[in-house]
Amino acid sequence: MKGHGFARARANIALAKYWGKADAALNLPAVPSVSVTLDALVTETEVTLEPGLSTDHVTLDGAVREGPEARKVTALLDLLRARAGSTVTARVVSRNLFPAASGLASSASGFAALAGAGARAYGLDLPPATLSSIARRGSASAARSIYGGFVALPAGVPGDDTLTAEPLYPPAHWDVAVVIAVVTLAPKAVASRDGMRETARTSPYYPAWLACAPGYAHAVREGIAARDLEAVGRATEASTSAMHACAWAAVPAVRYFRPVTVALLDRVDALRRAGTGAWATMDAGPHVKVLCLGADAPTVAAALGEVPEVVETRIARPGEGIELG
Ligand code: 2P0
Repeated sequence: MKGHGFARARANIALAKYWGKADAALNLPAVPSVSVTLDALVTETEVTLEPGLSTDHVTLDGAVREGPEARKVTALLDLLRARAGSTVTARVVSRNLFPAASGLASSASGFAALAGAGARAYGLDLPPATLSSIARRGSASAARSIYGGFVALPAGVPGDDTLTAEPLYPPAHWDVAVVIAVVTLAPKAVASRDGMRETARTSPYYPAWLACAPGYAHAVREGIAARDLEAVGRATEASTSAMHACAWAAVPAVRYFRPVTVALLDRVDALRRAGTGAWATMDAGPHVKVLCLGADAPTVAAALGEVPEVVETRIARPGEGIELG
């Protein structure tokens, strides 16, 4: 057994959104999603086996974590220990090179890096597809971050734990950018997992979401294949609006918008009217991410940065999949 593993993984942004589960125990998504892995949002994780701890020791961004966060890490390591035939505890040290838990998808890069570093530490030489399905158990979006560039995650079939993301195209396929407008550094108000569970349980629009989400994923895939920014952008905005409208109709409402969020969406509309190809998306938080051509990213970033209350803008480009060390 190697005893030590390192992995670097990047967050991804869904262009067709995952929201809702087909199987909560196996963490299988109810709908297909399509994403782009980003170069700018990196998590680095080290896993070192340390026999004799009473439980795994978890440090995230310099702070020791206990409770639910640590239990999610242990649950993922348990999957690796079961494969390796090991019961040895581990020390996990992970850091995000961007603000964690603020809707910038730290769970995607975090669980991808944990799966990779943990597999190494427990001496498992796993193919990317297997790493992807293990990362998925931590966070479904993490399955996509195993791969670089443009990535799909099909809907799950209840009871089938083999679901894995599929790489579609490498980063160089298409020179696009995602401009991220960060509107707060505070942790998100409602965790994705809770938000999607309550949406599925109480939103009258959840059946409509399940019915229309595969069409958005299909349109995004076709648009990426054709490098058709308008086709991808329109489907991305439609997927985002449908996901958030469905969540907003939950009882009580699962609502991620802040006033600045709406101001940013208006600014993106204005950019398009002025002739710049820019389309907005949002995840389980108030930040706005804008898809555009790589060459237009500085213009888009400048426009978003003028909106009052925007804390910072970041330009991200298609990035690589997991790196193991
Ligand atoms: C996505 N999100 O496709 C969607 C769009 C947020 C909105 O995947 O419960 O952290 O751990 O599987 O992956 C965020 O949810 O949720 C997410 P779990 P996850 O990117």
